Amino acid sequence: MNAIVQKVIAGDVRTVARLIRDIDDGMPQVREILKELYPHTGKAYVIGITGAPGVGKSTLVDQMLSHLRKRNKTVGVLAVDPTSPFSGGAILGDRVRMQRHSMDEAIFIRSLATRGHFGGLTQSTRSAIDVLDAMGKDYILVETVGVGQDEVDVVRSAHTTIVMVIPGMGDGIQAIKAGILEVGDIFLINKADREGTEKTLADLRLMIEMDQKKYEGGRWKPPILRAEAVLDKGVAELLEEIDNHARYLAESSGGLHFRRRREKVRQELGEMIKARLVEEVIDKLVQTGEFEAAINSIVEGKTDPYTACDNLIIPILSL
Ligand SMILES: Nc1nc2c(ncn2[C@@H]2O[C@H](COP(=O)(O)OP(=O)(O)OP(=O)(O)O)[C@@H](O)[C@H]2O)c(=O)[nH]1
Ligand SMILES: [Mg+2]
Repeated sequence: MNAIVQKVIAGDVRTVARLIRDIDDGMPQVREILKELYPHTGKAYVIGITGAPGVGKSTLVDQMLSHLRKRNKTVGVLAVDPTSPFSGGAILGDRVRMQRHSMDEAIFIRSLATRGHFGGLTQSTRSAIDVLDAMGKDYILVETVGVGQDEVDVVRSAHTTIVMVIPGMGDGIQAIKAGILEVGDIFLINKADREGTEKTLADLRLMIEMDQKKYEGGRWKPPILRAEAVLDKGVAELLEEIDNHARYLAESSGGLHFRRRREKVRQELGEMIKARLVEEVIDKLVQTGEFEAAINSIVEGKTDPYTACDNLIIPILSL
């Protein structure tokens, strides 16, 4: 067995930290390590926490850590910050907010900035989740800013996804509606001390009711909870709902747990193939000079991009 793989499985913090950094940097050599780690994954319970900037995700994660530690669980945390690869501001904030847990060996906290590689944010987050899983963490908490499709895809691979909102978002709720509503297993209204909590609750409830058909036949209907993460209010209730959802996944008659896993694997494999193909094909074409030559031909009017594309990829694909 590869030495790095061995150390990850043994829970060596420095090795795991380095591996996650290499994943984030898109180093191609991590692929071989991830291959060997994969059979050691699938044991952790993955919780996605998503919501607009500043809704209190990191504060909540910090409180959840305390609760999970009381249950003697080990936890990995990934803070995914796609927006600011250079500033690192938010990431620093996250670290500070979770600092009281930073000396606890049962807890491992890392940020991912994903400094551009082809598989992108979603793939590197999945790989990092696999690493923490193989490392033996019982729970993995993934914090993402719920804005784009990437974030939605990231939390799709979680077992339970918590969508966090704050009162008075009004239009904000409409804005997140499209992709996020369907991935939310639990909705959490944080900063529930603020004005507008009732209105937000009613808005969310209406949105969920509109989708009534989806919950027929005993399907999970996302509960809406209130919390004040800074004061640890509502966090115990949240963990109870997570337990309920975990039980639902495990017991649901249609083998939902299995279906979800299959869906996850289908998506992962599809994306991985796509990313690899693009990466390898473009690399090859750039190296052989064919890419530049084709650009010249198009610019000089000797061919068109459609024909050039056919000519470039057909020989590769029929290998
Ligand atoms: N009043 C109030 N403030 C809160 C509550 N929860 C968190 N905050 C505050 O909201 C601010 C943002 O909290 P974070 O936990 O950093 O929010 P976040 O969602 O992780 O933010 P990003 O990572 O930047 O997207 C901090 O100043 C928190 O102290 C709450 O329940 N009530
Ligand atoms: Mg945060």
